[in-house]
Order: sequence, then structure tokens, then C-alpha cells
Amino acid sequence: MAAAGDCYLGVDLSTQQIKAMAIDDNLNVIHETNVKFDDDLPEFGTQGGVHVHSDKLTVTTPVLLWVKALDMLLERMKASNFDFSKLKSLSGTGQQHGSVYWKNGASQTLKNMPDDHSLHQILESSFAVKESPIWMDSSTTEECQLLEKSVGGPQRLADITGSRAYERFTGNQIAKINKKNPEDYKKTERISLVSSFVASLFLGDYAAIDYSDGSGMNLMDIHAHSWSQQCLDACAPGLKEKLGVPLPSHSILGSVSPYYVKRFGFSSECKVIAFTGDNPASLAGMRLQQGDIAVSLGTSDTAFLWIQDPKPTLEGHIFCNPVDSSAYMALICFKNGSLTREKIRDESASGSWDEFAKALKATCPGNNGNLGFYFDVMEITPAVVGIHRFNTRNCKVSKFPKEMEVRAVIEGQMLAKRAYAEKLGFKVSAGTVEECAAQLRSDSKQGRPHSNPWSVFIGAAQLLTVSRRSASTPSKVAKTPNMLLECQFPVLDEFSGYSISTWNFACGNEGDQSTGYRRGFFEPRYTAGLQAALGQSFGNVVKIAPAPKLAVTPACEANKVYGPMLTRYMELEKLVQNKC
Ligand code: XUL
Repeated sequence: MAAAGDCYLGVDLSTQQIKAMAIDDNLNVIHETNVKFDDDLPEFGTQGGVHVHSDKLTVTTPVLLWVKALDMLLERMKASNFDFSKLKSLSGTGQQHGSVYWKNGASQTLKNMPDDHSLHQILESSFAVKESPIWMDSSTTEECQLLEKSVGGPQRLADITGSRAYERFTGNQIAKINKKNPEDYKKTERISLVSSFVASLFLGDYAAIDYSDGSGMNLMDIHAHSWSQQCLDACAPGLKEKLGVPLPSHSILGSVSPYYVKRFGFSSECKVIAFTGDNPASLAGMRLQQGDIAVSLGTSDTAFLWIQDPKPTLEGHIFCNPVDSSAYMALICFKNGSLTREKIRDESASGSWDEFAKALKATCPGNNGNLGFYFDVMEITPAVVGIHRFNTRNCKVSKFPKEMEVRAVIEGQMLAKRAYAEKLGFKVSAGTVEECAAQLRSDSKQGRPHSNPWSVFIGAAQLLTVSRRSASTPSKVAKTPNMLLECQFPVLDEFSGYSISTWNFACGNEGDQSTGYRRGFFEPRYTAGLQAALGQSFGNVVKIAPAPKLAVTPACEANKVYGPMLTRYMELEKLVQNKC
């Protein structure tokens, strides 16, 4: 039973910052804090939260930066008089694929943390690998080839794990560490994902990897929900023991470590619920249902959807679903997201989102046939690097005028999302635009989430047609839980590196695994907490969240422009791929 004043904590460890948000039983966000890695922990010398190595392919973050960031986060909460004793449970999310290598003996250190020391002091020598590989790394091409070969090819690997081999996927990262630094691998007693690493810090013990984030490793059999021995063997010896047994994403892992009880005043009853990946958490928090699609704009952009029958292909990924362990989600990840948009903002719009929005307004959908691919770093979807601009005659040009450049980056990014989602089987049918608008209106009246997957892509046009903003102010609109339309288009000028995250909020009904948890919802800058009475299912939990609101009416003419442009975009993409 919920008691007066109970609250729930969500923690998100993303690429550039760590954030915490607490909600109460009435959905009120009662606390928010963050620590920005570059600004608050300059001693680690990161840029955008990462170290890009001289090969330009290896990308890491010092694991002790993350530990120190958690110290700082909790100290900030304490300094602002946050009452930790009211926390009934906590959970969280992490950037996907990144890995942490706990040194032999670290488990004992975790179990006996002295409360008069910071986590950073206690864990200073607990890691076998000091620089954790993260999702931006693309240095493991060789390991990927070996893994695919060892299981019978890329499609076979996708059939087992949901994805062909990807450089950033954890199994390939582990294989690289085992190959390049075998001593470090030998010294490792446990490997965590970023999500299960933060859970471990709270638990004072190794936390299980959850099914959903575990699907981003090229190691898990997504049908059996267990490690694939064939994949493990291909990556490194003795890996099963180092990974522990994966669990459903809503598992209650135990109570918070006594360290937090003594140092910060947590209740010793406060439960730690499995943490998961940022994208799976976004799927949950946005209340996606089958037939929906969402786009998250962050350091990486992602498009994701709920699916029942997974049919893994060579593009995109299938992950276990974080809400329903018998279902799945598909995800497409684009590495050149907000940093690329910001770069163009700085170069072509005087560093101002207002100027950026004006430039969009000043140009027309389709950009008069000018189109661009903006891959500052090696892209994931597709694997291409460089900036490639084409004029209306499909000739490569080295420069666009500033306003055209602004539109080209946005149109290029949105067309890619639509193109790859269509490759996963989505279709825009005749009349979708009109249906979409009507549907959204009636959905919001009925209080159920949006249901037309194409709203967002049809809206590629809408995104660009800034003048067609709804009358609502962006902040008002974006307070609703579905960021899909709300954030995607109207607040374009506010995108400055936020990722959308959702956090699990647990409650203590251990007798009922399927229902004993809560989830909280978080979106950039605007937060809305979700909660429910103890023991309710996820569906019930999210029912009481505010209904989505229509933010933008898709422009009917948009599809006429972007339909043909999409075909052209894919043809030019082939050209760009072959030249790279
Ligand atoms: C998804 C991916 C990124 C990270 C960013 O596969 O690599 O979206 O999760 O945090």
C-alpha cells in the first residue's frame, strides 16, 4: 500500500549527463537534479561526456567519472533537502551497449561500502578497465566479422540475437578487450552494462542485466531470453559467469545497500528495480502500443516501435520488450543526432535555435530539390561518414547557402528515419495524412495514445513547416507524456542534446512479478511522473497519465513532396555509400 509522502526515484546515466527525478503517488515531479559531465567534472577531460581516441573510432568514458557523477548527484539532492527516507523504490536507465569491467574482489568492496567515504573513494581501484567502451565506439569491425562468421553469417546472428553484428554492441567490445588486453579481461570478475552498473552501485551487489538492454549485446538469444552459448564462445572465454543471469526488466533486485541508508537516509526498505536501456525505457514511458512508432532526438536519434512477432533483418535491431517480456521492440539508431544539428545551428544560424527556426521558415518543404547527408562521425544507419550535399540535378556540391543548409540537415535526418522504418515494414498509405490528423484528434479526446505510426514521418514535412505549429505553446504541449508529435516538431528550436528517457519506478509487491512495478516518465525539460497504486499492471499504471494532445496537424501536401523525395534520398544514399 502506498503511504502518504511515498516517492519513487529514477536515475538516467546518459552520454553527457546523469539525471535524477523523483515523483510522488499523485504523479507530481517532486525533485529533479542533474550532473553534466563536461561542466561538472572537468578533471576527466571529456567532450560531450566521452573521450574520442586518436583512431577516431574508439570512444570511451572513464568509469570513475560515472561513479563520481553519482556521488555528486546524490550530494546535490541532499543539499537541496530531498527526503531520501520517503523513497519506496528506485530504478533507472543507461545509455545502451556501454560496458563496465569489475575487477576481481569488487563484489566484496560493493557489499561492504563504508558510509564515511564517497563511492569514488571506495571504488577507485575496483575496475579492470578504466575507460569504458560506449555506444559511440565503432572500432570493432574485425570482432563483428568474426562473430558473424562463427554463427553462420549476419542473418543467422540477427535471427538469434535480434541484430547482425554491430561495432558498438557489447559482445564485440568484450571480444576486443579480451583480444587486445587479455590481462584486463582475466582480471574481470563481472561485466555490467551501463544500466546494470548503476543498479549495482545502488544495490551494493552485482545487478542483473535486464532482457531488454541485454538484447543490445549480440550475445542474448532474444527468443529464449538467455545467453547464446554460441555467441558467448565466439566473443570471449568464461563469459557466461562474468555476465550473470539476465532477468525481466521489471525484476525487483533487492533493497538498497546500507551505504545509502546511513549516508543519505534512504529507507532500508527502498527497493532497487532492474535498470534498463534508455531506448527500451523510452518505449515504455511513451506508452507505445503495437502500431505506434516514436522518435527520440538525443545525442543519438532513434526510431522505435512495439512489435509482437520479431523478424530480424540486416538493418535495425530487435530487442526484448521492456514492458511485456513476451513481446519485442524494433529500434533504428542514428549516431549523428543532436550534435550534428547543433553544429549546423552554430555554423549556419549564429548558434541560435531562433535563427535556426527562422531559416526553416524561410525555406520550403523539399528545399527546392537540394538534399544532404550529414554524418560528422561514422554513422550507424547507414555506415557512412562525411557531409554529402546534392543539388536538384543530383550533382554533388560542396556548400549550401545557410538557410538551405538548415533545412537540408533536418530533412535529411527525417527522411532517413522514415526510409529505415519503411524498410522494417511500415507503409504510408493514400490518405494517411488526413487520417493521421483526424486520428490524433480523436485519440486525444479518448485519452489513449496516438495510434498512427506515420504521424511522425508524414510530419517530416510538418517538422519543417514550422509555420504550421499548433496554437499551443511548446512547453504546454510537451508536458504530455507522448513526445512523439509534441516534442518532435514544434519545439525543434529547443533541441539541444536532450535524450528522452523513461525510468522504472518499482513498488514492493514481490508476490506478483508481472505487476509489481511502476514506471515513471521523463522527457526533455518537461517531466510528468506516472504512478499507480501498488500492485497494478503497467497498463493500469500509465492509464492515469495525462492524455496526449495534438500538437501539430500534419500538412496534407507534405507527403506529396516527401514521398518522391524519399525515393531520391535512398538512391543518393546508395551513391554516397559506394563512394565511401
Ligand atoms: C541505441 C544506441 C543509442 C544509445 C544512446 O542502440 O546506441 O541510442 O542508447 O544512449
